[in-house]
Amino acid sequence: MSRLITRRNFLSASVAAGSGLVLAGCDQFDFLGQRGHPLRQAMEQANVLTYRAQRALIGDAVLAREYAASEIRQGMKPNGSVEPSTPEYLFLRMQDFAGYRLSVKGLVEREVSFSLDELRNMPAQSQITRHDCVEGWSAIAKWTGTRLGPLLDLAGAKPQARFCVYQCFDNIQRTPMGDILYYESSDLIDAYHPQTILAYGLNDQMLPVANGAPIRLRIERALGYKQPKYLHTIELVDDLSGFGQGKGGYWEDNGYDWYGGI
Ligand SMILES: Nc1nc2c(c(=O)[nH]1)N[C@H]1C(S)=C(S)[C@@H](COP(=O)(O)O)O[C@H]1N2
Ligand SMILES: [Mo]
Repeated sequence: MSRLITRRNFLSASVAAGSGLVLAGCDQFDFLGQRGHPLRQAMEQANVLTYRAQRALIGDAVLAREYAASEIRQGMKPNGSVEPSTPEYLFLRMQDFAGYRLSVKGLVEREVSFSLDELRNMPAQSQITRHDCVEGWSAIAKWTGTRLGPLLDLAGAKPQARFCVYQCFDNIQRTPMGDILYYESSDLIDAYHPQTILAYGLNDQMLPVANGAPIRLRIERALGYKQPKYLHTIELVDDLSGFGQGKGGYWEDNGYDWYGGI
């Protein structure tokens, strides 16, 4: 599925950028003032094309390295938010997350949501991987959860959907203008990747609050900040500009790279 999406998008982006080059040779620059001009749109695709080319080099289905249980040397160090204090989260936590639901919405055929029990009853998958934080530490841990891809299929991603935006409960930052909530995003290739799971287990225990209970996403080929904890909503979109400062994630809004691959 993800392969098809990539290939089709890659081909249409190549065609658009190719025609842009031919037209640019005609020395016509008056299109610059027209937002909707097809040539302008073709040029704007150039950035996308660079990213797609990188994607093509890396390959869609390359797996992150998995480790042996003996290589888990210490507990998963909690980092960033470790105890969210928003009323919504405190209320759910008080009831052991009985009222929790994970919502999938946006560019989907049907909005769906799942309780924790429903998620735990879906096919489970465990993987022992290394988490790399840009602050300079890493940790090998065993994550258990259910794959995100099949959930997106239940919702039915529309063809225009290009990204998943992951919305979290925690107020990572407080400002005079109000709380800033943690969020992240990925493309659909990472969302459908075979190791991308909605994790509810860590090292054979229930996922602790400090590490993102009740659900945190694992995108195993990405850096630590691309592993959103306290996840409540996944929104499919064709554009990231409507969230936060528009860069696709809390840390991206503060200057980190969006792709964040390792
Ligand atoms: N919701 C949320 N997700 C988050 C963070 C956070 O502060 N809030 N921190 C990120 C960073 S920088 C890292 S390194 C990891 C830390 O995960 P851990 O607490 O399980 O070690 O979570 C990431 N996901
Ligand atoms: Mo991190």
